[in-house]
Amino acid sequence: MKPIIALATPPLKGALALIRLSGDNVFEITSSMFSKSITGMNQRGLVFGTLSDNGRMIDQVVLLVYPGPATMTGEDVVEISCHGSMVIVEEIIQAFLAKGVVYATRGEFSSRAFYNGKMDLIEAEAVNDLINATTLEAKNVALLSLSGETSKLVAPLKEQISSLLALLEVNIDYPEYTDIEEANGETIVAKCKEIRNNLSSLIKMGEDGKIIRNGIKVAIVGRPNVGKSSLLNALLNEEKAIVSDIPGTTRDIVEGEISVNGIALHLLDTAGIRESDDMIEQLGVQRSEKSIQDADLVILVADGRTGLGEEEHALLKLAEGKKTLVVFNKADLVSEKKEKTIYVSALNKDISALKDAIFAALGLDEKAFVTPSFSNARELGLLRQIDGYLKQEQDDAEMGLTADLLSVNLQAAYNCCRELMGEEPTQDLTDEIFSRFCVGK
Ligand SMILES: Nc1nc2c(ncn2[C@@H]2O[C@H](COP(=O)(O)OP(=O)(O)OP(=O)(O)O)[C@@H](O)[C@H]2O)c(=O)[nH]1
Ligand SMILES: [Mg+2]
Repeated sequence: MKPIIALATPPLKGALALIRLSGDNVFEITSSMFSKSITGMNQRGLVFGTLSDNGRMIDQVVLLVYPGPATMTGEDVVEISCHGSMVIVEEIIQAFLAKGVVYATRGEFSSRAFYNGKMDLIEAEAVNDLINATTLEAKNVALLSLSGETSKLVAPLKEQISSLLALLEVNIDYPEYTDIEEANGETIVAKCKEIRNNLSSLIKMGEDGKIIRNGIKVAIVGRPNVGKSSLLNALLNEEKAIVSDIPGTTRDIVEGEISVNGIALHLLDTAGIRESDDMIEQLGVQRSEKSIQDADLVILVADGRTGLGEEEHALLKLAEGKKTLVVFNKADLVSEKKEKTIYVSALNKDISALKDAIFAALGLDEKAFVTPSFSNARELGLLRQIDGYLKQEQDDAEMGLTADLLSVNLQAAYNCCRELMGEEPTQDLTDEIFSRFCVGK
């Protein structure tokens, strides 16, 4: 494919920068600008020399030469390690563009790797996850996908679906055979249930994996003056939000990031919710209410001395359907504490009970930290689609639909499995199905 170029390191000043090239003729093109020839190199190697543009020296560089197809993209690849000035980077890139190389689009190196069969779609997506990981745990989960561990989960699922499909097909095509299992409604329902059981654990693992990878949004809400901003500051261990004893101090959303047991929490401190004539405060209250809708977890802060009042109940109603934690703050001023209740003192930074409760509220399976999973929206969406087809299959089988009609849902479910890996969804299934049965000669 046409040669592409891109800066692989951040576009900032540094000791070194790395520029990556991939595609047809990259060895020849690079040689035409380099003090040595790398044309025809058939082993990986490292070459030091000078890069010039029309006889004008650009920089002393190290070339990392990777002959295809045993490379990330499957094509010839050159990496130029130059001095980390953006002036040099720009000069090098412009010189290559003048020689017919084009600027790579986002993710183009990974997409070439995918199209050249170097990785499946799940692995390609994992490259992105790996780069975006902000916690060690997120990185580890992405690495499992990159090494193909997640992709391996597809084969057993595909196998289960295609063997059920095969059962239907033989019953359609060879009804006279008496030695094959009969595809009656009961058998199909039972098999669908079995597959859906496995699917539901894959989906749960995927959802947990998604939390580990992306973290969650946490909205801190409550009446004015209960100590929301103090709580944010205590969680962040930083005086980020303004705290005062005047109700209505916070008007806008104040944000911060922390990690609790390896889960990234994106915290939103909000304006205290109350009726107000002040226009700005009203807008703040609207934002608070919206933050509840956007949050994955809502922390409702109340004053430990007064307990829950009308306002708190109204907020709980607003947060209905969300994971919610009710936290009583100002525990240092509370003499009698109720059981099974989360008390904290934001002022004294005594908040460990809340951190434990947040982690528990996520309901993560410990295995999710070390197990490969389908954890991005595309993958989870496809798993849910497969489950939908199997549910339909179950219903259709219960209604007594005939085998030829029943095979439609399974075909669709099977195609989703192929889509998961980025395989052609339309490929003929027959070979795969009939290779399992010795029917006829
Ligand atoms: N004794 C005690 N005082 C606290 C505690 N947490 C906060 N406060 C005090 O309560 C007052 C209000 O705190 P903030 O954190 O500004 O409260 P808020 O909920 O953000 O208030 P608004 O932004 O107005 O909605 C301040 O005077 C804090 O010092 C606590 O745990 N114990
Ligand atoms: Mg505040």
